[in-house]
Parts: sequence; C-alpha cells; structure tokens
Amino acid sequence: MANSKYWNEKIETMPVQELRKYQLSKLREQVKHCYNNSAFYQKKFKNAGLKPGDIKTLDDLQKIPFTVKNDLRDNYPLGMLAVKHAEIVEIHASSGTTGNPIIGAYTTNDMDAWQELMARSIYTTGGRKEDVIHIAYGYGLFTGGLGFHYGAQKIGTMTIPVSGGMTQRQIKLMKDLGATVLCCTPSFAVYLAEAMVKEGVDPKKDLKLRIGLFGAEPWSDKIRERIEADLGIEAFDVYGLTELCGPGVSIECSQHKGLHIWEDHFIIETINPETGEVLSPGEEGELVFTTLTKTGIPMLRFRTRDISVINTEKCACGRTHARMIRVRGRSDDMLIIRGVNVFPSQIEIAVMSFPELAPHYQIVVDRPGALDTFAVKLELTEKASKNKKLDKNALKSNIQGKIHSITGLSADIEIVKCGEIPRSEGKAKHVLDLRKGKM
Ligand code: DLL
Repeated sequence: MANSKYWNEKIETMPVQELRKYQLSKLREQVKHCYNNSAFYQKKFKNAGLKPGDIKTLDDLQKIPFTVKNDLRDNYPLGMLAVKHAEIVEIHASSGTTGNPIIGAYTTNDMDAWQELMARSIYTTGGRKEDVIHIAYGYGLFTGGLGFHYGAQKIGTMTIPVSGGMTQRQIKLMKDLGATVLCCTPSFAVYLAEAMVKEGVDPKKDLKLRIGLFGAEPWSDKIRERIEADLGIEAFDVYGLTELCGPGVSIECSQHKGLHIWEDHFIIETINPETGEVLSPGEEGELVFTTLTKTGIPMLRFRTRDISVINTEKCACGRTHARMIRVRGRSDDMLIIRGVNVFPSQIEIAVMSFPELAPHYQIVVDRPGALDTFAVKLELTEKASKNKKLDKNALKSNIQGKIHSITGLSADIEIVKCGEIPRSEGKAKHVLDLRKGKM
C-alpha cells in the first residue's frame, strides 16, 4: 500500500476518467442504499418524482434535492439512519449555535473508511510511522481528536492523545516526548506559540516539531505564516465536518495549492448559495458533498454552507483528486453590516498585515439605534506594547484604512492590552453580534 510518497498510490493518482467511472458506480449503489433503507430519502425521492434508476450519469446527481443541516436537526437524534440501530458503533456530534446538535452516527464500515482517510491525509502531509503525533484537538463528541487518533494509529505513529486544555503540560509533553507533528486548531497553535514564549521554551531549539495539521475553523495565509515562523514548522490545512465523517474530507499536499478532496469517497459540487444553481470549477460558491461510501447516515448533496472554489487541474504532487481552496468562511458566518457582506476572514487579513498586532481579534457588531455599529478590538504584540515610540493613533487610522479598503466599511478600532481578548482552546470565536433581538 504505502510507498514513500503516497498512502494509496493507485487511488490517489487514478486517471480522472477512471475516477469518474468509479464514482458513478459508487453513486448508484449509494442512491439505492438511501432509497431502500432510509425513510427520509425515500420521501425526498418520491416528492421529487425520482427513482434510483433515474441516476444513470454523474450529471443526474443534480436531479436529487439538497440535504441541509436542518434535515439533521429536524430528524434528531437518529431519524436519518439508513441502517439498523444495532449497526451503529460510534456517535459524534457538533454543537452548532442553535437548536439540536448535529449527530454523526457511524457503522463499522464508516469507521474503517474514516480511519483510512485520516491515515491517507496525515501521510499526504508527510506524517510517517517514525513520527510522534501530538493531538491537541478535543477528544469526545467533537470529531477532531479521535479522527486524528484513528488515522495516526493506522499509520502506526506514536500518538499522544492530549486533547485540549492544560497548556503548560502540553508544552512539557511535546518537549519531553519529542513531538514532531502537531494537530490542533490554528487558533490554538497561535496560543501555544505565545505560551511557549512565556514558558521560556524556544520551539525551534527545544522542540522537534516539523509539521502542523490545522483545521476545524477558517484561517488566513497570514496566520499560517505567523504559525510557521513562530513554531518553525510547515503548516497544512485540513478540512472536514461531522456530517461527512469529521476531518479527512480534504487535506493540503506539499504543494500548498489547495486541499485535495478524496473523491473516491465524496462527490463535490459548488452552488450559488442564494439560488442553488450549480457552478463550474473556478467559480466561488457553497460546497455541496455527496458521500459515496457512508452507510450509517449517508449524505446526498449535503449543503455545507462553507464558501470555497474548486480546482480540477492536475496537481504537481501527482494526485488527481480535485482541490478546494482554503474555506473563506461560512455563508452563515457572513455578517451583514449596514447592508454590506463581511466575512471575519477579511478582517483577519487586514489585521495580520500589521506586525505590531497580535493575531487575536474580536469583531463587535451592535445596533443601539437605527444603525449598525461596527467595532474591531485588537491587541498589540508584547514587543509593540513595550515600544514607547509607537504612535497608536497613526496605527489605528492605518488599520481603519486597511479594513475600509477590504470591506468598504469604516470600523471603530479599539486597541486593548496584550492578553485581553479571550483565547480559545477549540474553535476561535471572533464575532460578537449584539444585534440579535434588536432587528
Ligand atoms: O471541525 C472537523 C474537523 C476537525 C476538521 C479537525 C478539521 C480538523 P465540525 O465540528 O462538524 O467538524 O465543523 C465543521 O468547521 O463546515 C467548516 O465551517 C469548519 N471547518 C472545518 N475545517 C475547516 C478548515 C470539524 N480547514 C465546520 N477551514 C465546517 C475552514 C473549516 N473551516
């Protein structure tokens, strides 16, 4: 199976035409499975006047109605199962901000596929048996911790299942056990780097870290540069969601030009989030996935709300699987401020272009009267806070100009002391929208 470059060369480098044929045969099986075993999908098909036999080509996928997050919430907890209850061997969940959690229910078949995909993903970034993998994603219902754990175990890598929290202990363990691979959210990586400085640990001298696998939340190239410089590692973006399997849906290769989507397990489409119209590769839109191998809760045309662009050109790494560019944000993370669409990632790009600023920010939106207020709280780096010559007013107005040039909006800038913006051990919370109930 694994050779020096690929975990599964045959699958990863399969000619595209062959890959499409493979996908079609899997799709037809999956559609039959859904229709025959899930009351939810059978009803959906009947309402659309569809039979499994109508899906004869990959383009016919477009005849199938979308599945959305609310379908899972409305059928909470296990109303969308397409197998008998006793076939489920593991449950995961993502909290979301409102309503019922989203449940992921996995059969033995789904667990095997997930483990294989995670091993393939870690291997693609260069993770090998000889590595020591430090997993600081949360363990438990969140898919991050256990997802990386299963993949690392399949490769046979020494695995440190540290989970979140206990930052000082994490640093000590990384040092003492010689961790070479760090897996956590990008915001926790930033936090760890800061904490190391405070602990007097120089990651480049005292640690053996060489790569980092970061995901579960949007992050910009500027944050990547900062993490790479601070920790002395090569950073890789990893993407996935509970509804599909967890991490393991797509991963960056050493080219760092997008994340390969494992197309032997997923069919990817992008759509216009407003109209549902299917877009062509190269056009930015909402990612929609169809699972080809999942049996517990299969997903046909699942709308993720994540915004990205698909690239189907062959990658220099030799893998033929399509790539998605880093997720720019979620369509439901998008703020509408004074009628203008703003993604938190746009603010991050602005903030990170100032070396005086720490990579922590909070966007506060409110509506005290008729109009929205838009404020951005920022922190100086420790070094900048000690610089007595720093002209804070000039810095504020430069930041304001930068945010204006990116979003078209002028923001009130508040620069707070180092450490005042809450840090996160899991997914970062960058937005405080106080308008709810006032609109
Ligand atoms: O976050 C799975 C995961 C764990 C991925 C660890 C990567 C690493 P959920 O909690 O269900 O699953 O959240 C899924 O997180 O729809 C995206 O909005 C966001 N997300 C995940 N990975 C990325 C990424 C896990 N690399 C939701 N870049 C998804 C941007 C990401 N957003």
